[in-house]
Amino acid sequence: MAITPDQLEPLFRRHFAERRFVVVSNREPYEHRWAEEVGEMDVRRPTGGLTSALDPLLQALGGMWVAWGSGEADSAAVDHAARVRVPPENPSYTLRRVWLTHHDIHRYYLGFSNQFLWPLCHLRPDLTRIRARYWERYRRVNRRFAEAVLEEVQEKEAAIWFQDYHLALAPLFVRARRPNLTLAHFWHIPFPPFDIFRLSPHAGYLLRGMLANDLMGFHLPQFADNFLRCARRLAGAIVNFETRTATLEGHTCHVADFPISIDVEQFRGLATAPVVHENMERVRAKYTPRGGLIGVGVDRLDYSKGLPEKFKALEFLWDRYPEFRERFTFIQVAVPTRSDIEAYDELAQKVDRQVWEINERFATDGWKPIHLVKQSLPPEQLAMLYRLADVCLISSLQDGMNLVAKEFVASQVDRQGVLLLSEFAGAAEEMTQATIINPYDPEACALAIRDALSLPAPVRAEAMSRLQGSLRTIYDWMGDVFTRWGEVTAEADTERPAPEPEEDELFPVGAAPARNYSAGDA
Ligand code: ADQ
Repeated sequence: MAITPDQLEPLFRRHFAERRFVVVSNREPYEHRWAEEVGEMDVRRPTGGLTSALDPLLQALGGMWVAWGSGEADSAAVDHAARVRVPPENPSYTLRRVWLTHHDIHRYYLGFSNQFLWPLCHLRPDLTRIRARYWERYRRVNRRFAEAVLEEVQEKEAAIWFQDYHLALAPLFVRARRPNLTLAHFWHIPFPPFDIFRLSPHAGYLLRGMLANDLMGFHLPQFADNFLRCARRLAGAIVNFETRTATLEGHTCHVADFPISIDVEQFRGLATAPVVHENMERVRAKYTPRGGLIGVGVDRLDYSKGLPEKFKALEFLWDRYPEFRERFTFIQVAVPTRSDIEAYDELAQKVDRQVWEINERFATDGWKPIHLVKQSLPPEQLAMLYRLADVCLISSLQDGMNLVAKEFVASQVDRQGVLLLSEFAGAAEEMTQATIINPYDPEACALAIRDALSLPAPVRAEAMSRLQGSLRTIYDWMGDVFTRWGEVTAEADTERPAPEPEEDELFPVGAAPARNYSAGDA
């Protein structure tokens, strides 16, 4: 049964009673900036789907959010304890900011998180960079996040929800001081197989950090299984693959899969707003002056998204099937990200070059095959593009879920577009009515695009209706997480031991947890 946003507060209360709800993430929900007028501040609003979904719940519960204070005016907006009440117009929960120095950002965020964990989890060990200073800073910053949580929670009861790969160690720091708190963690990216994760010299420590949670959530069952195998073989946990639990030093971590989604109503609403028709006409006139079909891609400029592979497929399309020249135009929205990292900078250059070459090769007077829009667009414009598109092309080489696939489907109110979805995006597991593609095979992808563009309208409508019928929302996802977390917490409350290891014993220098390569897979 579908869950509505206003059902989440009672659901949370049912499972966690008076426990305080604390969300911990790298990114913050509100960022303060200096305004034009001297001394005045602006607040940047939440944009990500998860942030916008959690914000009203925290408002209703009067919870707490602990995150990096990344805004230029953030430090001027907080009290002596780095706290600010948000949202500004109706202060109802506390945002506790954690300060990161230049070195922290470089080593914890751009270093360990994004040049080690991100490529490793996306099966790109060739792009990992292992540096002692990255790891040292990752530990230190994780500890700082944990200390902020502990300062806020004090002796009270709380349910603490960590987000993502930036914070793998923080749960252990928290657990060490407050063994009876209930902790959950959601890992938004893939969790790699044992043969990849074992490449990490810090695997045992990372797993120990994650195993300190009561509940570890992943998008897909195979990520959860990979994690359990690694916990067994690289951290020495006792693993039960049937109950999906891993026990280490007397603490049991439950592991589960929760495929994330989006605010479906929000995208549907944006796609049907009165201005949309006018805007669609304007985009059509600008990009396809002679009329014709439109393809859309929306990605962060990240090597996991397979942009070069996508453009190769498009090149094959216009090369092999010349009837699509001038008739089919592709708009790729690609927002630059992490550009301080070499691999991202190289990718950006490669993509620019490739688009330039394709356009040189096929453009005609008044028509350009690919339009590369390298900026972040507001959700209204994304929804308009999704509605307008005849095809949406998602070519991820590895992707935890991929929310763009779901945003496209939610916005397709006319049901005439076709979703071409990489089999390596987590979303492909659920969205079986999409046209599934293998981005490593550009000729087959070109053929799939051609076929999609040639499908009769009723066939397209039928596939899109089915996709829409099976689309769950981010509120369903949160409901599933809270329900499972509540069960796990109730179980743990009855049997929680309270061993309190000395803090300095948590990460002894030089002594890694024993690896158990002979334990086998199952
Ligand atoms: P991402 O890797 O960022 O997320 P994705 O799930 O596609 O990937 O989410 C991207 C979000 O950014 C979407 O909401 C999209 O609309 C937005 N976006 C992308 N380009 C944009 C642009 N140019 N302008 C404005 N918005 C843009 C990580 C994991 C995913 C997982 C999510 C959620 O890598 O696999 O689905 O977290 O768990």
